[in-house]
Amino acid sequence: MSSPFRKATSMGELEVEKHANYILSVEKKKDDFESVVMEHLRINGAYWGLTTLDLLGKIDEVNSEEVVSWVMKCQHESDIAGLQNDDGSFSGDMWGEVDTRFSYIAICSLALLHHLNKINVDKAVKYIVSCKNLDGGFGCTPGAESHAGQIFCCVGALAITGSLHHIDKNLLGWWLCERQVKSGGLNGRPEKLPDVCYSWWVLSSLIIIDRVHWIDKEKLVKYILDCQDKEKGGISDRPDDAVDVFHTYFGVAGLSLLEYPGLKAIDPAYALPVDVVNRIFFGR
Ligand code: 3PZ
Ligand code: ZN
Repeated sequence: MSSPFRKATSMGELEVEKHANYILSVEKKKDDFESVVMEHLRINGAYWGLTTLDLLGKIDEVNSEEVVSWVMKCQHESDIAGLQNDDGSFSGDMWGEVDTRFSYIAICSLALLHHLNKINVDKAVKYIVSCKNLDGGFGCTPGAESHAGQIFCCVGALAITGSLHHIDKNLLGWWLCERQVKSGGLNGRPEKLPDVCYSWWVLSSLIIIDRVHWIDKEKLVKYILDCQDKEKGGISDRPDDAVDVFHTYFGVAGLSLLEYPGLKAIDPAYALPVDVVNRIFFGR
């Protein structure tokens, strides 16, 4: 049996134990103020926290029966396919806000469920392509400014549907690699500060279009490691800021894309560990 974990070739600086304990501690204190404010984010938080633990090799620390029964309580009557609009776009919910983020979530989720046939994929792809800009990037609606988070959603959805021929890889690769700043970190738009979460949005897109060699990977690894709270665990957006589950996940996921030793590999389009994706699609 081959292990899904990469063999450690050098002594890592990633505080694996501390980050796992940080995630587990956030999961336990559900009733304090911060958790109440973040209530609507609980399902996102569960995904960020659980995926982080899995990448770190610590998923056995959670009780999966408890998690599954809680997730099941979040399911609504409606389903995803009913949120597709006539122009191929997707609304986030019944109130109707339209955004390419929702196109990605719909396409990714239905692919994982083996139910892509329940939507009009051609129209969904056409809508995403209509959000492409002259700089090679993508926005949230047609004509909206390019943004790295939106680019991930559009590139990821095009990858899942086998539609990457709609992308000018050199033009988009250029825009994406320009996101790396002096410190080694990545920003989401020109003139903005670097932020650990863009390690994910930018890097995953660069990998999908096969242009990741256009950035300095070693400097980015160092930037992410510099954003760790080495005492209490967790990763922040920038060095010395407060940590949160979101940036801890995207930091660890970014390091996984950068092939940091000791971490499970993550799939850049599905944003799930590669072994999980293989289990879903190939049953192994
Ligand atoms: C953060 N959300 O709108 S949010 C999010 N941001 O719900 C969660 N990088 O103030 C956490 N910025 C922290 N734990 C931040 C999720 C945002 C992204 C804000 C952020 C991240 C820089 C300013 C939008 C998937 C889902 C949601 C988003 C992006 C991707 C905030 C501010 C906003 C939000 C939550 C908390 C701390 C955590
Ligand atoms: Zn961020």
